[in-house]
Amino acid sequence: MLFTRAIVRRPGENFAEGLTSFKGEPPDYVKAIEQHEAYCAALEQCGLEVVRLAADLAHPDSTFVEDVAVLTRDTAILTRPGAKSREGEVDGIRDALGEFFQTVHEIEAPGTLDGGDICEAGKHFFIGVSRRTNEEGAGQLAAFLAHQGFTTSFVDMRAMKSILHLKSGIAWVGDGKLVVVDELAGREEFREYELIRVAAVESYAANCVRVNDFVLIPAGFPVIANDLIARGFKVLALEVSEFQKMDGGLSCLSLRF
Ligand code: CIR
Repeated sequence: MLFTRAIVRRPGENFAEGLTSFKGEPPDYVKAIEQHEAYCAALEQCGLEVVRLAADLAHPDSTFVEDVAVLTRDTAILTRPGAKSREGEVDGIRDALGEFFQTVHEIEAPGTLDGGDICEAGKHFFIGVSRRTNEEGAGQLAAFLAHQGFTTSFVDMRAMKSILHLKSGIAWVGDGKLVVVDELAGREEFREYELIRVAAVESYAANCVRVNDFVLIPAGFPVIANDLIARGFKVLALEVSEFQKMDGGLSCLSLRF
């Protein structure tokens, strides 16, 4: 769909206190802010008005706004994040979404769901059942989406240790095409799509995002970048190293609608 706006949240100074599986040096805050600014500028280049929310120091992971809501053309569905420390982030986004969406639904306990597990592919949504999104949460979302005329399918990824969210390993780039990591490429759920495979050494770049005429991809992954360019996509490569250190990527830094 054509996007006109994005909501982002500035990383807080305690951003490095968020959840992560990364064992190396913690992220550099100044660099993270620079990268976040460049990300916002790229969204503007794609034609979006960027709504910037202030940092939320009570929730170090709150810059990953994509996890707290699932948006369709006229409805916002607030999630119930699977990590305890992130539950309160939902209250912080409710008012911002209320300004743009008349209909706001909510995932209820015992359901849990992270927006990073939801991959919109036109009229269809893939819903990852993961360490963060349980079957109950997935079912609630599927019911909301069915009501709006969307189809859904569940992708059980609980056995996969290599990625946190479904969209860490897959991205829909339009026209029936999915960018996908090797580990997911053989899955029955994606059979009808044209798969653009990302080699294991570049797997982080599977978290790319189509925004209007462009595909945003993380910088430093030339094989997939060139593959996308060869297929006719306009690619914008962005440095997101500091967010990668917190298990986050390009898609999770904004809610696009
Ligand atoms: C977390 O573990 O929840 C955050 N540190 C990273 C969330 C990244 N979100 C995403 O991939 N959708």
